[in-house]
Amino acid sequence: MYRHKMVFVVSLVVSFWLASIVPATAVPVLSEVFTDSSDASTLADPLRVRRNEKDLDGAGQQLFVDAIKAMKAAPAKGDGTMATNRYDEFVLAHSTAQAEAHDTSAFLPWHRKLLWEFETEVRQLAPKFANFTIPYWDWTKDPFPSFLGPNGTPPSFTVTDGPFKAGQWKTLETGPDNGTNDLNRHFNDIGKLMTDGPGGATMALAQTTFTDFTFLAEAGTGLHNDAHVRVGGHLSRVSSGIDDPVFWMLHDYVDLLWLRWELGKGSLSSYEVSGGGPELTDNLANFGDPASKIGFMNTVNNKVADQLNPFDTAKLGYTYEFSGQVLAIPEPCSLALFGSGTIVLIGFALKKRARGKRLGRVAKAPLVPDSHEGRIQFACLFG
Ligand SMILES: [Cu+2]
Repeated sequence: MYRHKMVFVVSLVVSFWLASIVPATAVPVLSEVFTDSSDASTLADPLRVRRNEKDLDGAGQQLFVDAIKAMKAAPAKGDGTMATNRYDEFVLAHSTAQAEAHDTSAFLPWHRKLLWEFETEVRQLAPKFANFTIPYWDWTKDPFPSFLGPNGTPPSFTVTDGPFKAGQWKTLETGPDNGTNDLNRHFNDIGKLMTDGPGGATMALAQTTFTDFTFLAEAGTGLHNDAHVRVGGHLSRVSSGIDDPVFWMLHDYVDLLWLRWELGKGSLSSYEVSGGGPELTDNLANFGDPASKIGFMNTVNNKVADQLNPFDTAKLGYTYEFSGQVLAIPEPCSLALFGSGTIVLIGFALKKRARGKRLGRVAKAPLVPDSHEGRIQFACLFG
């Protein structure tokens, strides 16, 4: 009995010693891990922070509009046979990747890559875009980002007001309703996204496998496909989706959902091939393709595996502000914490066994430890 007591005391001393030399690590026991908004800018490698379009002030809204128009004014990077400006090459990057970028496991990583390339190119266009990030449209809370203009005007459903109205914006593809290169929107039950959205997003975030999550994020009620179709017009077709600049905000929200899922039920490395999609080590369609006629032949980090962790500053390096806080990388489990937690557990087990013997019965070591350290450890391993 004395020996057991000694082991327990020694284990406590050792664990306190370990805890004192290793700073206590925050363990991701919550489904989403937040830090204070100010943290992102104080990191050694500052992350780009993407924000809700609802939180943009007038200058922020104007910067987004200017960025879209600057890409339209920028020269093509391909051989010029398919498009004559950079924006339209992004329209084509999306439409010509159709077989892979939708209805397969590439859906999320392919669009994450597309958004990152677009955002990065905008930043290089002019000094005022140096800190540009793509805002997201949370359609579960906001029917439509109205600073991008209104619905199209019947009967042609051409957009006749706002920064992308006819005469100020030329689409690459013709609109399904108006048959012209003026922006076409045809709102269809658009407010319903607000009632369907939260349920859809909540259900998607509750999925435990990548396959189930990506399926719902893309095609679940009130989610990606619905948002495209309910805005209608150019946005309702893959071939012309990017012709409506709200595309970027829509997909930014999908990407935010993916990151929230990664920090919750999944991980920053979760991926499964489905629907004939690419392997982790495959290049995403159009990117890093030497035969690209639309200017994506020299992109880097083109593999699926490169898209999984937005916090990786060597590859992506961005995060989101969501509900007033910045999504942050979960801190890794500390090895020392693991060690000290284990020693404390052994100590508790031995102490309990000794007590059991003293009482004349066999007490089993608890499977689920009741010590604070034990809970942290199990959350760390399995949380
Ligand atoms: Cu889409």
